[in-house]
Amino acid sequence: MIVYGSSLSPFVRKVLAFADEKGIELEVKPTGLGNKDPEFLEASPFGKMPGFRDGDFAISDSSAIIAYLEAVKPNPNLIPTEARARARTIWFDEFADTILVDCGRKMFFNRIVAPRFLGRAGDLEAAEVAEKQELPPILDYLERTVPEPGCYLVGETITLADIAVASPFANLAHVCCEICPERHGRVRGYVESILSRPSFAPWIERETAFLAMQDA
Ligand SMILES: N[C@@H](CCC(=O)N[C@@H](CS)C(=O)NCC(=O)O)C(=O)O
Repeated sequence: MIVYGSSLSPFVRKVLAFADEKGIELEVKPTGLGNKDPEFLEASPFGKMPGFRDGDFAISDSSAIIAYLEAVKPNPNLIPTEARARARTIWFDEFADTILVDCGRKMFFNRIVAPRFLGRAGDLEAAEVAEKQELPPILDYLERTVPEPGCYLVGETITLADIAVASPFANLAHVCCEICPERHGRVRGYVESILSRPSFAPWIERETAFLAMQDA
């Protein structure tokens, strides 16, 4: 199975961590923004990463890819089947992909992607507004919601909910957006506990090294 994209994308990282937690091996075909490779565009018609291929089946969108992986390998179960647990898991995936990523993207895109990968200045004011005004209420919600480190958002074991919510925090770390230990200490501990898992940590280490190499 092939994933097209870069783990610097929170959506790609979510798919990679999900597959790892499931014990599914994925080949990553590095694919940057604006890539016109027909093989990638067949999987992702609008050129968004991640794209995905399993033999003659190709699809895009992290949640669609994850639904496929869950269906082809149901164990370990990472999308609960009980009605309420399932609905809550999908809520957290959706919350992460929209509310959390929309805010984090303003920081990551304007501070890293635009200047480093697109060769143009980012909108640093928009990044600042996102960090100082838009992010705190989102973190307030999570502070009321996330469990103690070592516990999980839905049920007794890790699910898609934890993977989806934690993934964009790696992007916040890449732009040195600190989670305040006084106001959001619970979020900080929870996110650290998920991102330090073997399904996430090696990807984040590689991303950090890659970004540091570019700085040099
Ligand atoms: N809903 C999609 C979002 C994918 C997405 O927006 N990916 C970004 C990178 S983080 C992208 O490829 N952007 C390029 C573009 O919009 O042209 C998913 O969950 O996979």
